[in-house]
Amino acid sequence: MSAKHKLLSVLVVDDEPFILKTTEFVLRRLGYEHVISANTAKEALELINQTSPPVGLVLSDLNMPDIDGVELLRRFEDVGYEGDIVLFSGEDNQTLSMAESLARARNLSVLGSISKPIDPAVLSELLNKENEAKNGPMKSSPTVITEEILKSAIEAGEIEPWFQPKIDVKTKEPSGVEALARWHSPALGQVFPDAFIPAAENYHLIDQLTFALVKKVIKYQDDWHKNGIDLKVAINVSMDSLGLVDFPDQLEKIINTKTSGFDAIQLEVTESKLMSDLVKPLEVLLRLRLKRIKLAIDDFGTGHSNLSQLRDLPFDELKLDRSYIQGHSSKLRSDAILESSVEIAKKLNMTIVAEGVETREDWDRVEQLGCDQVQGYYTARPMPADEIVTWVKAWPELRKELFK
Ligand code: G
Ligand code: G
Ligand code: MN
Repeated sequence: MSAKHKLLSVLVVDDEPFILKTTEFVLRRLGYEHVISANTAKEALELINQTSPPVGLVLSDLNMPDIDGVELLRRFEDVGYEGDIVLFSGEDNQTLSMAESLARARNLSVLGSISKPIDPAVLSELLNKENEAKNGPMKSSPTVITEEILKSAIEAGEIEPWFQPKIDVKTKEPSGVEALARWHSPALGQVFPDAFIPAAENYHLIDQLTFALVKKVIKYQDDWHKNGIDLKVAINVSMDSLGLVDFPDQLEKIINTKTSGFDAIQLEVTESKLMSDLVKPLEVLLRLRLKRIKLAIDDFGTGHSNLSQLRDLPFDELKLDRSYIQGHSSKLRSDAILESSVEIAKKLNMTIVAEGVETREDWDRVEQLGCDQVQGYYTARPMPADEIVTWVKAWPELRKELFK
């Protein structure tokens, strides 16, 4: 049973009343209290943003008279639906898996598909299994983050940057750290960025959050500097912030309060949604570039980070997504993609960072591929600011152990 889904509403969409009734019945038996249903796609889209508690799971037929499944998935994205989706299969497997891929490309979270009428055991297994795979046992946060809670958390400074070192492959020295937001909420407990970053984007609080984090980063950098440690910090910036024309100026204002200067900060950009209009982000990225701030393209090879962005946007660094590093199941394909990504990045004079290096074997592989820097659990996990000093001092010893 998925705790997250249980607290939220489940929406069942099908044009056949009989299917609606039996599915509702099955869901209630599985312990879902808030089950609502819609006869048409139009009705579903109306309900999706008006239901309380919010809809966290949609079970939908792919083929309905008013809107076909492809169109429906597009509309889910348009209305900003961020919960999970399970598709009903009346269709052949090929069609279903294409629909699943399409939905994932739209950044919709499809848990899978099941055939009608729903078998309670199959549904229950699907919801449990996928929830674990996606979030891990630790990461599932069955919390509903409201705008008020998030806003006051940002204002109260509850969200802290943690730091994960990046290591230069040739010198094996730390080349910088990435700031990763961590929120320990007195009300909600530990909340992970996978949950609160999309919420901050939704509530238009992401810029406020980013600037609050940058302020903390600058302060920590100052503390490290007093201990003789100078580390460049990479800050994650959501593509949403790049729609803000004066983002570069606001950033500059914060950074200039300290001596460290722009040189000490770099930005990592991930595109979490399809951007329809690239003009504004491009303008903002170019202005950052003119201020000599280094830019990295994050999670390369996933979501919407792709080749055309390398062509159109001025990046200095490419971060290979960890799914390619850890792609044990399909190493051959991963290797092919890694190799050509490295080759392209080199031609474009970009620094290449391999993310998610967990073992010596991973390290050797990315070294051989020609990656410049490595970030991963093998060398260091994300840690709070005050542990960085200890880690840096311990690194020479640790390094001997790791590379003997
Ligand atoms: O440690 P990890 O679970 O930290 O981070 C999960 C995801 O959240 C990563 O993809 C990372 O890019 C994103 N993330 C972490 N911190 C921030 C942040 O400060 N801003 C933005 N926009 N994304 C962040
Ligand atoms: O912003 P980005 O998606 O690059 O954030 C990096 C994410 O990867 C964070 O969630 C961080 O905690 C996670 N991470 C960093 N190193 C490793 C690793 O070696 N293994 C795994 N599984 N995750 C990692
Ligand atoms: Mn990142």
